Amino acid sequence: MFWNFTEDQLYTIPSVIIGIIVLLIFLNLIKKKRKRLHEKSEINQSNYSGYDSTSSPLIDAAVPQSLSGKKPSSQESDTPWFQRLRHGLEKTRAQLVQSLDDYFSNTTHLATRDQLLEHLFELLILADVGVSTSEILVQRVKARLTSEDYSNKEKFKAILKDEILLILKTSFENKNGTIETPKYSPHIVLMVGVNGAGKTTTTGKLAFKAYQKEKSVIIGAADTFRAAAVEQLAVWSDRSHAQMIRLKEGSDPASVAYEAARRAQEQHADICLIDTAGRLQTRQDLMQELSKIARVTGKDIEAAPHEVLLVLDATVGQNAVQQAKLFRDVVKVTGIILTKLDGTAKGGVAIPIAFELGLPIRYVGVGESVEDLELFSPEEFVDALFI
Ligand SMILES: Nc1nc2c(ncn2[C@@H]2O[C@H](COP(=O)(O)OP(=O)(O)OP(=O)(O)O)[C@@H](O)[C@H]2O)c(=O)[nH]1
Ligand SMILES: [Mg+2]
Repeated sequence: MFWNFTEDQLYTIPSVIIGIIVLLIFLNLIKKKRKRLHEKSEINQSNYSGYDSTSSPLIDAAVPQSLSGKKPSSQESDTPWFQRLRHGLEKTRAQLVQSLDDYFSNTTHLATRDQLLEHLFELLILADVGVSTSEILVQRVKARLTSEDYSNKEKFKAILKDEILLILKTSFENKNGTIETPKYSPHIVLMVGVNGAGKTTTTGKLAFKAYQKEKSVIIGAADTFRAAAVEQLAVWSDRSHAQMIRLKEGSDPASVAYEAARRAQEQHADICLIDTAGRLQTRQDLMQELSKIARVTGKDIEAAPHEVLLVLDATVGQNAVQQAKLFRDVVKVTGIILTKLDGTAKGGVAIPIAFELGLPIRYVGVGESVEDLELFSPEEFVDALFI
């Protein structure tokens, strides 16, 4: 009993109580610290996978790292280009990913797997992915879902993202190099496409990029129909310290292309970019003219043109796929430049371009300034679409 304690014991009791209190405070501090560390690792995990912290740990188990591709490090996702791409893809993201999110939040407990897949198909069609590519995507997503998974939004999105990435990566080969890494010298690049797709602007942007990489550039102004096109190119040529080869208005565009390629060889230029006039893919005469332009550049230069870049305007959606098919019949298209991804909900067209045409997208454009064009990266594209 308390009153039976000796004087020594009476002094010990408060010390023990104080000791216990200190120990409890200490344990509590450790607990808080562990909690903070745990939260931090969850945040890192969600940054890494591109989902919010409520994402299921199942997703990472379900999606093998090798399939989900390179995740953007916080450094990469902070680059001005990534932000620009992400901003440019805003409408496409709203069309596809946010609509999917909304569907989950509205009908979580109601949707059956078939309804969900049906809805996904509709969203893909609306994002201009096209019927055949959308069907394949839906089938592939379905094959990877277990019956419980259809209510797991994050897992569903992770699988969809992964399948889109796989498609975009399939055609991603680069045999001839780009203007940043040319395999030939001079590296002859022909720019083709329908009217207004962005050929001249993109030619200018590429010339400027080449200049930034300390490459010497010759530009062939082979759009001899429109004086304005030549003037537009002249501005970019000045800016890029490039030499522009032009002949008088109405000249044979093949002559300009030949002359530009010849000069590039003679002057040991690194790159020769040839801008051509816009043409409707259904105009046989103009398409034959294009074939001739391509042919003459290879007259004296082995394997030229080394790149035929088809510039496609993303805002025309599925029509871009049809254009590509007809251009491919006439010239050996080696890659696609997808422009105007900004301001369109039809950015999903990148997927059938890779899937149906098997053509690599080399660059994407998200605006009118030089910083708005960049080499295409499938990983970056899906990250910008889904984050
Ligand atoms: N928003 C946006 N506009 C672009 C992009 N690329 C080009 N443009 C704009 O599209 C318009 C047409 O571009 P041009 O480069 O003249 O197109 P083109 O294919 O050369 O046209 P033609 O020579 O008439 O066949 C211009 O106003 C460009 O500034 C892009 O990525 N985003
Ligand atoms: Mg033009």
